[in-house]
Amino acid sequence: MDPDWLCFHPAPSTPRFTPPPGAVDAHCHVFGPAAKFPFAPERKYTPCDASKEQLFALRDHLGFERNVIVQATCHGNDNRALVDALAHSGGRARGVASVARDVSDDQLRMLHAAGVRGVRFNFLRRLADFTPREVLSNIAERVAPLGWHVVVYFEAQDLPGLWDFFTRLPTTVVVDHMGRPDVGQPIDGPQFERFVRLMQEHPNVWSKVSCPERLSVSGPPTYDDVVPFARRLVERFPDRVLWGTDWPHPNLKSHMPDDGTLVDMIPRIAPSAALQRQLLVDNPMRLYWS
Ligand code: 0GY
Repeated sequence: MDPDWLCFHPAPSTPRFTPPPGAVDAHCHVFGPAAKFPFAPERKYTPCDASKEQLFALRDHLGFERNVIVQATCHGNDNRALVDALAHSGGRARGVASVARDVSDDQLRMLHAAGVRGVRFNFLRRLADFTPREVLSNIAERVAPLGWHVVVYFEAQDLPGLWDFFTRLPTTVVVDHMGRPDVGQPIDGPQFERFVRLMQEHPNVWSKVSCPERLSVSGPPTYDDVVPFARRLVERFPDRVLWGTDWPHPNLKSHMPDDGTLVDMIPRIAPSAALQRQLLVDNPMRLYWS
């Protein structure tokens, strides 16, 4: 089965920026290998294999120490590839899973023991079929006692309709990729201001300042137009931001980023050593390893 998107960069550059000791890549994936961990029949795209060994080699190459591996839609609710990667990480990876409404308490306990600390809800129709809100609320209530959080992936124009749902969740809520703003709009415009207000008014909402390669209109290698958006969140909410590569960049069809270049953006969005430490070490350690 051939992938229907570009394969990840074969030889990312060595970043000039050195991450602080203990840095965490807090958004990345493993895919397959399909021969062992088949992709979900209901998936909306077919990835190329991206193994745990390749992920851990990238981690070392980029100067990171830990990973947070996020279940992507192409594996559906089958978390076996994720759990396998966690089991082989030597304690240096945590996970965010996808689960169905009928997940048992035993399955949740097994995922917790494996290193899972969150569930992901995906609101992008191009990626996942609609799940009723009451089903998602029920899942959130089930995982809250485990100390897990909920990761949400949505696009900025959908935030008004999701606001009440997000703010009533009984857990920390981690937003993927800054809620996917349209970076062609002004940073002080109503769309991004709404997202900043969500974080301002709800201290349980965190954001990943990730994925310039998906959000940028100006494009590689510097993705300049995304920098002010990410920097605004880092400076305003320094204790509630996370950073990740998004390797292997599933479902990208225009270009494939050089992961070394993505790492070199970090000092532009977190300009001081103190902010870099919070973004890359303190925040992910508090959320995933405490
Ligand atoms: C990402 C982004 C994407 C894909 C998924 O679960 C997924 O399939 O999240 C996307 O296509 O924007 O964060 O991996």
